[in-house]
Amino acid sequence: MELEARLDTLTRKLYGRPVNQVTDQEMYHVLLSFTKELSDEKKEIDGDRKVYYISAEFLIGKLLSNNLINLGVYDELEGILNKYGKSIAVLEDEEPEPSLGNGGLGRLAACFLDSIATLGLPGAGIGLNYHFGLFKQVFKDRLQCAEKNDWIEKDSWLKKTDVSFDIKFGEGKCVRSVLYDIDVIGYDNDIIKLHLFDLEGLDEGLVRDGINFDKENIEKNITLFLYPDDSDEAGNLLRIYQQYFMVSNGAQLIIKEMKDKGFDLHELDKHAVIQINDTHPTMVIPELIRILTQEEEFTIDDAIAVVSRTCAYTNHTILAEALEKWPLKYLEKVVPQLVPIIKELSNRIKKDNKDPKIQIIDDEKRVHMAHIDIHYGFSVNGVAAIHTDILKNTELNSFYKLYPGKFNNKTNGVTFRRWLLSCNHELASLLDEKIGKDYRKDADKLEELLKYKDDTEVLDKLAQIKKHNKEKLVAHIKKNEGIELDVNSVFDIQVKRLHEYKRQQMNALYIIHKYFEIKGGKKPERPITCIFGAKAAPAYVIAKDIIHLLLVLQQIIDNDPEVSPYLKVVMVTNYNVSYAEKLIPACDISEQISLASKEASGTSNMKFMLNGAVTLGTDDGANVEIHELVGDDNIYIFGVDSDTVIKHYEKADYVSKDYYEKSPVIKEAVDFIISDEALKAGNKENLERLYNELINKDWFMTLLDLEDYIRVKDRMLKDYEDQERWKKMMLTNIAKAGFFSSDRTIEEYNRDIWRLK
Ligand code: 26Q
Repeated sequence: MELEARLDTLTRKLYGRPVNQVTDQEMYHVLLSFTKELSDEKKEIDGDRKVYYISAEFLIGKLLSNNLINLGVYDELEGILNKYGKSIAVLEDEEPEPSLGNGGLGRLAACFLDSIATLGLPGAGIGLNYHFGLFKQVFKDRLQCAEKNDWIEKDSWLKKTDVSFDIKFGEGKCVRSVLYDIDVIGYDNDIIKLHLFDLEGLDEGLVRDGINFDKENIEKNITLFLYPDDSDEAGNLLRIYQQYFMVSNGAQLIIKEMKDKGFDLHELDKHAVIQINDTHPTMVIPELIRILTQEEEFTIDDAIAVVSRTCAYTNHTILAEALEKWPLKYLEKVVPQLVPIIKELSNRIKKDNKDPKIQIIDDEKRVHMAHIDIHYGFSVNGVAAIHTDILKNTELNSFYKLYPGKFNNKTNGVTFRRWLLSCNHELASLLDEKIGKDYRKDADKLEELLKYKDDTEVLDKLAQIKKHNKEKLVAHIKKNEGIELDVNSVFDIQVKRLHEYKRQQMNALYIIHKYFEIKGGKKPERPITCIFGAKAAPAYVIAKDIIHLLLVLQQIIDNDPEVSPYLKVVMVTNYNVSYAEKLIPACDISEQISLASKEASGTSNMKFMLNGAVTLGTDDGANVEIHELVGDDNIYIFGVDSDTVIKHYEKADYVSKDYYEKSPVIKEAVDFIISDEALKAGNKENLERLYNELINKDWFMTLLDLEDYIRVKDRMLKDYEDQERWKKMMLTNIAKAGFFSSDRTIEEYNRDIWRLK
């Protein structure tokens, strides 16, 4: 049946009315059912060897548009709906956004599933079905508050399966799981499954005000919330319960699939490869060893050997505080059955090598999760070239010397289906028209755009598309935040989790500096709009203070008629995947300003570039590779390099106060944080704490790079006025973005690690 007739039949079946007589909400549900029907007609990608991507986070975002694009029916359906005065983009507003991830790591996992399916590789995601996901952010009195994100509706993309396992914990606790699947549809290909395990008997009623809930009631709370990217003491145990719930379910599922397919578990590594996304799923290693020895009659040597040939580990951070080290006591309480295995794994290493840096259990009886992965996995990868080099030469150097062959780099990528085709239809159509559609599956083909680098028609069209996207964003921000923006201003955007190392506070100090310049009569040639989006982990005090400062600046500048025509600050509420899809295509200046060496890769930098923004950044993470690809003339790099930063840490010789005292520009900006004006708009406690942090500690060296940041950003703003040159930079950035397709990344994982086919 043709599409229109099918849609009509389904609408009448569900609502007893034709398409032109249903509400947007009803129509959304029709499309949801319709899309699920179409995906049911696809087969699951199958093969003799399969990758299991196990991750505590899958930040999938809304799925309607993406699925329709990948099914190849978006344009036709849009045409049909338009006839009835409807459009997919508007209907998608009805879709609740799942928030099953914190940020980069979770979004990467979602991009990877899209690419695995698109490349036709046998694979699956394994994770958890958090009912309230990551918190929803609201601002009250210029402070972040957290509310639950109640995203699961009666009808959703989740499909309940009849798979269910018993999961045993210490102290006689035992729970049962229920498995829900989400189909991940490949672009012009079949599907793979995202398996999300849920707790049978979960009690949503445990949640009180905001995101508070009874943390002790394990039998009823495991899949309530996703943990924010740091945690308080009380949450640590629950985090371990969650992790074990995920990996034990995952391990049981994998073993069941192997048996169902008739494979010999002694050849597990021939048929399965388990990619461990950071250390959150690390317990899958001892759990598999436990199952094989206790339930499948393996010797411990055989079990360790086969599991070690099956598991591969990806590292996403070098921040010491983010590397998981669980006190053995916690594990004894939550997963006593794993403790003898972890001790055995630890002893085997210690027997041959006494180097304290590589031990699994350290002298303080803490279990270093990453060390389990490195010793007992066959591959260790970083997520950008510079990050992998730092792992090899510094952070994990002792391991690199032991196992040089295990280490490899896999520079991150993003799926172009969501981050170009879906979020920037106009740009995608221009590309289709100028270079053909091949780039959709073969991203390197984007380079063909370079032949238009002197073509004024194409360059003007790029500028026009950017302007349209800015107009759409302006309308969205007006509706959501009640704030009016000027489309003719330059849009400078920093969106990412709030963390001191990402240095949103440096961007804030730049804004203060501009504010003073404007007050002093030095006006920018064109108004500047500084847009931020960021959630802070609720327990991360300074991060919340930085949000407060940004909201205070937003208000002060808004209320100052001398400054507001030239400068605008907006902190958008509840930055998430959907917001990113609107912000990124509208951006002129992409802020990627982490302290060199600290951002493992970054992935928004790639999305911005692909959508024609120019990067203002440090030589950090994947910025380094963007820099190499586009050359000095198409990127703005500032700040000290990673070697210098690493030396500062080694020598402990960075003193922020010295920078504050010797530079009047820095002093003026920092002092403003506790000026009468700021204190009138904000809270003394938050602002003073932030001020003191900056002058007395500044662990991420904001003041070290501030002056260079100001200099380079001002040069960039000046260059923006040379629009002919700017448009060429836009074009070059788009043309060179092909390398950052997650299809390329997944092809590399497959070539070097998974070897699926
Ligand atoms: C750890 C312990 C307890 C509770 C939470 C956590 C936790 C949760 C999430 C630790 C880390 C995360 C997330 C890390 C993350 O998103 N890392 C980012 O990964 C991206 C994909 O590789 C990179 O591009 C970013 O550079 C990196 O910061």
